[in-house]
Amino acid sequence: MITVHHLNNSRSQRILWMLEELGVPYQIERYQRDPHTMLAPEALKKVHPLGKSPVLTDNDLTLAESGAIIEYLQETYDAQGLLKPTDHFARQSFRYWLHYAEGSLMPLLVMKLIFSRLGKPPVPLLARPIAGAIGKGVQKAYLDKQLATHRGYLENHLAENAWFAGADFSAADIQMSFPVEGLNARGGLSGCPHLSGWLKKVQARPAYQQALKQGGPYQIAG
Ligand SMILES: N[C@@H](CCC(=O)N[C@@H](CS)C(=O)NCC(=O)O)C(=O)O
Repeated sequence: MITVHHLNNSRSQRILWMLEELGVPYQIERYQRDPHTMLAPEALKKVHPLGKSPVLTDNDLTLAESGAIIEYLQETYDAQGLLKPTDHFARQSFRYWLHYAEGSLMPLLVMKLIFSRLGKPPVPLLARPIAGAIGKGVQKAYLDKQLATHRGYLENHLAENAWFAGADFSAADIQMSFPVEGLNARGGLSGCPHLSGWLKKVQARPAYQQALKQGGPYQIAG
């Protein structure tokens, strides 16, 4: 039996969605973020040493990293090849977006989140004005420009492709959903009709909706 170690409001929502798309039975082990630090509880470190979510267990296998889990599920449970393109070039695109989501875009979004919180608790009261000013400066001088470049890049890609890996929906769209929802939550997708249109199509999928019911509140969906 597959178990998804699911942290509320997190990347593991993607894994629930992938399993719903595949129609594979699974169970959920739930973990709640600390409301102050937003970190995962220590209990998750008993499943995987880094204590991050998602982690998937499948009989004797324990696997972390969203991209690795998505590839594993596709290879193991997608007998009909519904979630991976067959065309050679589309497959390279599939591989690219699977890596890009966590390798290139998510680090910028995580930095944006951290720098936007520098003027707030738990930073000590006296340090908040200066820390907040540094945070704003880094966002303005670096992060916002980088994120605008990425947003434009994604918008242009989706102007030419219905889905991330080409003409058909694939697991690359599942992997890209979290950073695109993150972009939407931190700055919005105004001026990006293709990116917003893609997000609407994604969120309307019955399996996405079913995964939301399974996973519980997911504020990032916006
Ligand atoms: N690159 C990893 C990132 C894992 C990760 O950072 N997960 C977040 C949830 S979105 C987490 O566990 N945060 C809680 C914490 O850092 O304690 C992946 O894609 O699985």
